[in-house]
Amino acid sequence: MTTVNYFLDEEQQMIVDLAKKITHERIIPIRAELDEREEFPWDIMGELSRSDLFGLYIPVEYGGLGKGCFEMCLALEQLGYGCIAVTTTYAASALGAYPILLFGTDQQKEKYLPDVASGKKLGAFALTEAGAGSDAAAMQATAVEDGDFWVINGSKQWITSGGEAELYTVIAMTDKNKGARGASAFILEKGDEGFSFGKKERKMGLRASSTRELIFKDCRIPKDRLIGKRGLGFIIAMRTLDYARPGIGAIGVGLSQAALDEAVKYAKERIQFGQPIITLQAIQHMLADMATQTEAARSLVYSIAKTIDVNSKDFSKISAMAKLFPTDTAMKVTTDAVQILGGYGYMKDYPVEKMMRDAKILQIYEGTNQIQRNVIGQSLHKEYAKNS
Ligand code: COS
Repeated sequence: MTTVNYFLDEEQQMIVDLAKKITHERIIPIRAELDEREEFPWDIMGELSRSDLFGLYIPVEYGGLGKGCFEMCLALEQLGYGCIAVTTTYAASALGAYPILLFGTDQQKEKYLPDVASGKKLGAFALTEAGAGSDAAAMQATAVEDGDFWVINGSKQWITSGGEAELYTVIAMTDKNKGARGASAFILEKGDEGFSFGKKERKMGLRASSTRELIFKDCRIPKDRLIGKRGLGFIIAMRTLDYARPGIGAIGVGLSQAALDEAVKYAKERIQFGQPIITLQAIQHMLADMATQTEAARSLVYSIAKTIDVNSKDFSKISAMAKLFPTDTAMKVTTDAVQILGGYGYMKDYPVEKMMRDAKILQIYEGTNQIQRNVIGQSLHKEYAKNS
C-alpha cells in the first residue's frame, strides 16, 4: 500500500520516532485518566524535557536543538495523536518563549531561553482578556513606567499553563490612546510581587491542560523585562502567533489521524447485517473523506512550515491557512469518527468522544478560525491591490 512520502531526513525521522514513542508509551495509556481528573501532565512534561523536545526550536547557543517550524510541527503532530491537552501544554511553552526568541535582547535570551529549552521552566503567553479576544487591541491591562520599574495592573484570561508556568509573556497597554500601537510586551515571572492567579477553569475538552486568569495588582517589574521596544507589543504578539499557528494545525493533523485510525479499527471489527461495517459503502465513503482531508491537512502544514523556515518575512496569510484548514478538518474528522462508532463512540469507553470534545478548542484558540479567515482575506485584499 502506498502512503504519501514526505522525504524526511534522518534527523527529522528521529524527531518523529521519539515523539511517537512518548505518545504511545507515556501519553495514550493515561490520557483518559488525566482528562477525567483534570490533572496537569507533569510526568509527561518531565519525559519531554529529558528527551530534549522542549528545546527543538531554540537556537543551539541557548541550549536548544536549533530546528525550525517544520520540525516543531512534526513533533506536535505526533504528540497531538496522543492527547492535545498534553500537547497544548508543550506548545504553550513555545508560545511564551517566541517573543523573547524573536524580539528579546541577548541578555533576555541568555537569562530565560536555556531553562525553557531544558524544560526546567514552562512558558506561557498572555494576550487575551475578558473583553479582548478576537479584538486583541481592546485590551485593558496597563503598564506604567515608574523610575526603574514598570507597574502592571489588570488581568489576562484563559491563559494556558497559568499557575504552572514560571515565565509569562504579557502584553499590556503603555499608551492607551495609541490603540494597537500603544501596547508593549513584558516578561513576568511566577512569584513577582503583585502577580497572582485566578481559579482553574473547568472545560469541555483540553482538560489536562491548566487554564487560569492572571491577575496583576501594582505588580512592579524591573525595566529590563520589556521585550523589544515600547509600543511594539501588539506586533510582537501577532508575529508570535504567525510562528505558532502552523503548530496548532499540526496538532489538528495528529488528532485527525488518531480519530481516523480509531474509526477504521472499529469499522473492521463491528459486525452489522452479518458483515464488518467497513464493507458498507456509506462507511467507506466517510472514511475515504476523513483520510483524504487528513492527508491534505498534513501536506498543507508541512509545505507551509517549510516555506516559513526558508522565507521568514511576511507569512501571516499562509500561517493562518496552516491553522484554519487542519483544525476545521480535525473537528470534522473527530465528529465523523464518533458517528462511525455510533452509540459506542458517544461513550467514554472509547477515545473518540474525548477527541471530539478536544477538537473544538483548535477552532477557537490562537485566533478563532473566523479570525484566520479575516487574516487571509485581508492579505488577499492587500496583495491584489498591490498587483493591480
Ligand atoms: N505581523 C506584524 N504586524 C502585524 C500583524 C502581523 N501578523 N498583524 C497586524 N499587524 C500590525 C498591523 O500592520 C498594524 O500596524 P500599523 O499600526 O503600523 O498599521 C497593527 O499591527 C494593527 O493591525 P490591525 O489594524 O490589523 O489590528 P486589528 O486590531 O484590526 O487586529 C487581528 C486584527 C485579526 C490581526 C487581531 O485582532 C488578531 O489576530 N486577533 C486574534 C487574536 C488571537 O489570536 N488571540 C488568541 C490569543 S493566543 S491563545
